[in-house]
Amino acid sequence: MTRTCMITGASSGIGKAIAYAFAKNGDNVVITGRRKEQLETIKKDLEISYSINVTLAVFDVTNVEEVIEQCQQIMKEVGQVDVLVNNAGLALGLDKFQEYDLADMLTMIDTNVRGLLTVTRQILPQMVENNNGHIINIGSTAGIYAYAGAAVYAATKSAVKVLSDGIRIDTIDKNIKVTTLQPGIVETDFSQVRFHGDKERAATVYQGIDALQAEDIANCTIFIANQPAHVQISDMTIMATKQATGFTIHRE
Ligand code: NDP
Ligand code: 8X3
Repeated sequence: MTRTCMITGASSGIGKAIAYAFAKNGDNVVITGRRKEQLETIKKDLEISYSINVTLAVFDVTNVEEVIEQCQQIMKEVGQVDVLVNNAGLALGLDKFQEYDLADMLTMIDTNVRGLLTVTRQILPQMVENNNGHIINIGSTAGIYAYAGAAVYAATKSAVKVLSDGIRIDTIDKNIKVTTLQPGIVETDFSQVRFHGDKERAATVYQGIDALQAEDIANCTIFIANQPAHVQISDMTIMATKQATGFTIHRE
């Protein structure tokens, strides 16, 4: 049976690569994000390249009303979301906690935690009703190993892991799988967003290391989503070969 896979934050980076990977796998996809133009381009390209249905929804995961309205619309359009990938997220800034921009701290909490749980709260009841579903939450090695200047980002990703574990317990009597996928550094626009558009500074994050690419995370996502019904991958951590912990990196 063809699945419908919804990916938040599919307008770039890891989410975009996951949308392409599901499409290549023959799954219908629902792509979401704030940037309508990017999503429309991706939708067109996916429809040309693969014989699947692509549904597009533009919303900000931090806007509760928008999330509720758009998720209801999505479910009306596709009937059922079989796999939800909560990928939308960001880091803003890299500073000592005591000097951090408060607005940036709160935006990370609002996006990575409140956004993720608001979307999930809308989609999960239908999975419970259908006794079928898979939630894949994109955490981070930052959720395992805190590092300098990233207390709040790390805390949000730690929260993602704990939310996944809690949801897995609450749905234990259903055929619902919950996975936390925790990547190390992946070369995307992530650092450009973190450094508020400073491309030069962002590039230094990926210098001297063969960093993971978005496609590597997409491959893992497909592996996680394609296991037999009785197999649930609860957690997966993936790092570049020259990364040992969150911020222990060997650079050539
Ligand atoms: P990108 O900046 O390339 O992608 C982030 C995506 O999140 C975009 O599609 C963006 O879409 C979406 N997004 C951000 N804020 C919101 C919002 N308020 N509402 C809706 N969508 C939003 O970075 P990555 O692909 O690297 O990041 C994807 C996820 O992976 C994040 O959760 C990140 O924390 C996590 N991650 C990244 C790692 C890395 O090293 N790159 C490592 C580990 C985890 P739009 O702007 O259109 O809204
Ligand atoms: C993003 C990876 O190491 O920059 O989650 O925090 S890291």
